[in-house]
Amino acid sequence: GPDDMPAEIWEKVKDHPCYSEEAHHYFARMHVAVAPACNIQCNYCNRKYDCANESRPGVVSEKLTPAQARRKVISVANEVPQLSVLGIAGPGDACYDWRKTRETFELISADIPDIKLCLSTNGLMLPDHVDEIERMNIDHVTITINMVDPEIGTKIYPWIFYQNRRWTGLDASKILHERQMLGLEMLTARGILTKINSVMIPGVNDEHLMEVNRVVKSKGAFLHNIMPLISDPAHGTHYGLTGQRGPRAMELKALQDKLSDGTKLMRHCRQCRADAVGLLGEDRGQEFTMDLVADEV
Ligand code: CLF
Ligand code: SF4
Repeated sequence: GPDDMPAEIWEKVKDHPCYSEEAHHYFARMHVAVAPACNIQCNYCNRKYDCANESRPGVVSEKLTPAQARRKVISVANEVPQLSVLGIAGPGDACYDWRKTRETFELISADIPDIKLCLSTNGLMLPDHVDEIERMNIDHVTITINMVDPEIGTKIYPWIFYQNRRWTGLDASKILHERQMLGLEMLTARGILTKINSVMIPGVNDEHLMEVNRVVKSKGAFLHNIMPLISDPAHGTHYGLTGQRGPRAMELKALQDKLSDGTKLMRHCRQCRADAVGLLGEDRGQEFTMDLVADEV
């Protein structure tokens, strides 16, 4: 609350439903799915979702151009008065096809200057865009960090695509790790609030997440959000096919409790879809598909 943080930080979190537990009852976010492509492969990925991997199978997010995203945000803003945050969180990576992410934010903030901009990324290309993130007043960035030890990374990431080629094995995880740390440090140095999402994968990184928490805290992360792996064969993910299980609710809570005196923990994450609309916990995305959004606004 306002009593336990500096005024300029409170300004940035007080109406952000993910960064403030309190705000999530009153303020809504929406995601526009303008980022279809990704430059890494996570074994838990199912490209339907994100800023996290999400639980409800079903409808694939409708991919939008920046111009379509602008129309959609204007329609939602007219009908959802609690809307305070616009996020780009997939279904791929928001920093990979950066021109699209930038154009979307620029178009929308020209029409709705007071909407808060938020993005979620795997971090691989993040360092290249931090200057523009700052210039565009994107105050909230989420990096998904599942390991700070590339050996563990090899069990999570089969490959990455970087500098025009594919990397596999330990090389891939080393590069990803270095780029994530660099991105986090650059954001912290600029005072941009950075949240870390970690997917808890039993037997792979569950015990290691204590170390992840320690490292990201030391590098200035504002909030750490531990999300349970959603492993369902019906999702067709690698983990779903190999029978990797997700954590039980008690295991998740036990880890969160252990971390609770570290960086502030987020416990109200709803593992949103890449096209989620509304308060966290309600998803009105299907009310605002493009065929229903007016052609000209
Ligand atoms: Fe979206 Fe993510 Fe921004 Fe929030 S979601 S880009 S920080 S506006 Fe929020 Fe959804 Fe959890 Fe993400 S509840 S999955 S943490
Ligand atoms: Fe999927 Fe996101 Fe991982 Fe890319 S970074 S493979 S979109 S979960």
